Amino acid sequence: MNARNIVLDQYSAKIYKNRKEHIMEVTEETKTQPIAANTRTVPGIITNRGCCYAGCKGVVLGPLKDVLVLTHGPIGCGFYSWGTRRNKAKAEDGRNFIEYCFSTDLQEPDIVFGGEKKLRQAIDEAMKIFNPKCIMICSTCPVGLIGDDIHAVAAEAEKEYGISCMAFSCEGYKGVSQSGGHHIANNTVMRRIIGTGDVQPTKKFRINILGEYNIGGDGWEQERILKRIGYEVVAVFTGDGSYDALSKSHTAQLNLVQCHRSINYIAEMMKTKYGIDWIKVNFVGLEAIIRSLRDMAMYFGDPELSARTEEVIADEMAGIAEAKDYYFSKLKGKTAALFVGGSRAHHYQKLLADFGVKTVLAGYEFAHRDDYEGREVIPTIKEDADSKNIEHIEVEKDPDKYQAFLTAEQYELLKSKIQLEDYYGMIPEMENGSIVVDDLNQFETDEFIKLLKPDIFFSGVKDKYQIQKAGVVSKQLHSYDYSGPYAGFTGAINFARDVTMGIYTPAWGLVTAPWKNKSVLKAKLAGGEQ
Ligand code: CFM
Ligand code: HCA
Repeated sequence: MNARNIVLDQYSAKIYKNRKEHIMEVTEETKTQPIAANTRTVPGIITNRGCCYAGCKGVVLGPLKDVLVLTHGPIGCGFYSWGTRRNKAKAEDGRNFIEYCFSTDLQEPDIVFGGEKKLRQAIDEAMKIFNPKCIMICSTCPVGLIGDDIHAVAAEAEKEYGISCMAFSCEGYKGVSQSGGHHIANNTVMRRIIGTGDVQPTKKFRINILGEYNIGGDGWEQERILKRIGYEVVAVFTGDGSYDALSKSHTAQLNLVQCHRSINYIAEMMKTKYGIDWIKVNFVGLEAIIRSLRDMAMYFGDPELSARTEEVIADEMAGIAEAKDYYFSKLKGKTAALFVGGSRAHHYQKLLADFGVKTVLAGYEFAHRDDYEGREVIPTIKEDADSKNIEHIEVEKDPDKYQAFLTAEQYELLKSKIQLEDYYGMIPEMENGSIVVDDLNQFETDEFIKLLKPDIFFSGVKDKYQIQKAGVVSKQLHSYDYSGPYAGFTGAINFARDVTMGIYTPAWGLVTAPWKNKSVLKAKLAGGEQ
């Protein structure tokens, strides 16, 4: 029996029926079959997922350094999303709000009598102390339940203080994971910020990087490479990002999409409204970076730019050649499991492959089917009540600001050569025999470790210690365990160094998994239905 069936067979009939759609062994046949994704976690199962608020405030809006992001809710949500994601930012004009945790700190009486008064007070206090030009209010679960009208309070604040104030109804329970929160944030950033500023272009080739949050400095490393080649980076969404930069982003000629899951909405809307094409890039993994840089050069079709691209690639590769060979010799033949949010489980497979590491299991917390299978499945994805709960906005062509860089013929020609407005998904690129798991849970983590025995398990803080107790080194692919950057050429070496240190640490061989020396309680999972 294969590992997938061994794990599934331990479930009761009801859970089996649900989970079998989310777990796949990759074969020639299953590669083209659908996987269930973006649906509710079975109640009672210990999932690694986060919430809608985490996706909106924590992921997309939180990194904006000149915006005061105010969490309207009890203090826990604001506190837990304060700095834990390691999205770095440098102060401009002495301003860097991401160092702070702003919250209305709702208490029980506010839940009973309403929290709008406290929200107004918090905004007034924020204006007096920090005088920001933009405040974003993000609501957490109880706010939605008691019905505070955060949008009305935001509109009042705009009038009273002459600032821009936006409200995000991103209560944690909206949607089945962080993903709904990305969408909510994307909608308002598109409606209210993009296209409102203006800029004098300084360089011939102007790009935005979408879905790059500068975790551990990844975005800075990408910008360094792109600037070396001669690109002007107009805006990064949203790592080390700013309201100002985003407002001018419609003046770029091309959008690079690093994390497809969290931001494909903006990429599509900017195409419709401003005519800006997007390409899927990956700055994690050496071959992947080189492919992305060449795709970009091909998009602009400028011989000088292409030559400069090759020069920079050659120089960066020469700089890391010795270290690359060394770490390849240490890591070749090792195996890895990856379970992360909605894009890294794919990106990091490429980087691991650069060092000869084979992926035996990969999965996402909250990806949609297109992230697994490729964008061509989008028309076949069925909307359920949870996804309909998240607003889908339509935008129109802007008569003044619409500017397509390519002609229709050039576009068609390029589409057959590069991932132009396309994303192939993770599964088609995985090896036969590997396992894909959507919304992996605690039980399945233990079971797959026993069966697949990966040398390293990449995941997050919630399951890190569970994995290590099983005697397998766990590396956090969200926060990088306080290391990084891992993107770019030198980032690849940082990564290989950390992975080598982890795998070669003798401690893991000394750990005895609890199930090896203690009797394990036998029980049926969930309900007892057979
Ligand atoms: Fe995109 Fe991200 Fe990810 Fe994500 Fe996240 Fe993240 Fe992630 Mo944690 S935006 S989907 S919601 S690449 S915070 S920077 S690491 S789960 S794989
Ligand atoms: C989030 C943020 C998170 C959590 C990481 C983890 C991050 O989804 O709320 O579970 O270890 O990257 O910080 O994904």
